[in-house]
Order: sequence, then C-alpha cells, then structure tokens
Amino acid sequence: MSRLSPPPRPAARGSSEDAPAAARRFRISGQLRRPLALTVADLRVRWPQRHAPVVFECATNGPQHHTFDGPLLRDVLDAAGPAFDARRRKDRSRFLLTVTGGDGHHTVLSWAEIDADFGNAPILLATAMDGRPLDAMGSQLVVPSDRCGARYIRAITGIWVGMCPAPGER
Ligand SMILES: Nc1nc2c(c(=O)[nH]1)N[C@H]1C(S)=C(S)[C@@H](COP(=O)(O)O)O[C@H]1N2
Ligand SMILES: [Mo]
Repeated sequence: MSRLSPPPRPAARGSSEDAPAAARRFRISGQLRRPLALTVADLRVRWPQRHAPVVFECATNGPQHHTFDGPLLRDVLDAAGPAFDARRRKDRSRFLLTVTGGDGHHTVLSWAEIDADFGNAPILLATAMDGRPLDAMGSQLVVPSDRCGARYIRAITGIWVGMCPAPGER
C-alpha cells in the first residue's frame, strides 16, 4: 500500500468516519440475516472480481468512458442473506435496495434487476476505476446497463435491502 495516505481526519462521533479513509466501512443493512460492514479491501478479497468497460451519459458532462473492477452486487448481498425465501421468485421480486453516497446522493434498485431469474444485470460494487484502487474514495456502484450515469453512486456509505410494502400498507 502507498505510504502517502491522507492526513487523519478530526474525530467524528465515534463512527468509522474517524478511521483512515481506506479502513472506512460501509454498511449493508435492512431486512437481512447477516448485516455486513465492509471496506473496499473486503470487496476485493472476499468475492471474485469482474472487469467492466462502460460508457454512460452525464446530463452535464456528456459521455463518460471508464473501466471498473469489482464483485457483483448480487454476490455481496447474497452473503448478507436477504430475508426472503430464496426459492420463491415472487418473494424475491418484492425486495428493493437503496445505495447511498457520502454526499447524500442515493438511488433505488429492485432486487429483480440483479436476480439471475429476472433482469440479471451485472451490477458491480467497484474496487477500482480505470485501474486505480478506490480504497480511499470508497466503492462505486456500476450499472453497465444504464444509459445515464446518475446511478453510478460514488463513495458508497450504505446499502439498504428490504421488502417493498404492499400498496396501501405502511
Ligand atoms: N456520490 C455521488 N455519486 C454520483 C453522483 C453524485 O452527485 N454523488 N453523480 C452521478 C452522476 S449524475 C454521474 S453522470 C456520474 C458521473 O461520474 P464521473 O464524474 O465519474 O464521470 O456519477 C454519479 N455518481
Ligand atoms: Mo450526471
């Protein structure tokens, strides 16, 4: 690892915000059997890495070309054990995900988008962009099937997984 790590940040509310950037964990929470707190290094060593060259449009900056490496979001979430009956497609089809970045930008996905029996989209939690590790910055969501870049959430701080309530429920 590089010895040129950024200076320590001032202690903040005892959270992992006061840890060195590369040691910061993001949480996978919600309706899960095994909630997780992971660093980018965990994403790199615990799951097989995919490589994805992508192009997306940014409304303000035009087309962006990047390559990303990282595990499939589906593989990581499988380890967290979503609280559905995995044998039942209807159960799985009711789950939603939210992905939040350090600046508060967040987006929603459906479980079905990443489920092999439905959309089967190869969405990644990136550990590197254009060959550069993301340990200090935080993981980035990679949605190769999106034409627009808005869901490529940078500096991920949290992922929530849970069931969409039936219409009329709360
Ligand atoms: N955390 C965070 N991630 C974000 C955004 C943001 O505002 N905050 N903007 C999104 C948008 S609109 C686009 S187009 C891409 C831009 O990625 P780039 O700056 O690497 O080209 O990042 C996405 N990820
Ligand atoms: Mo954008």
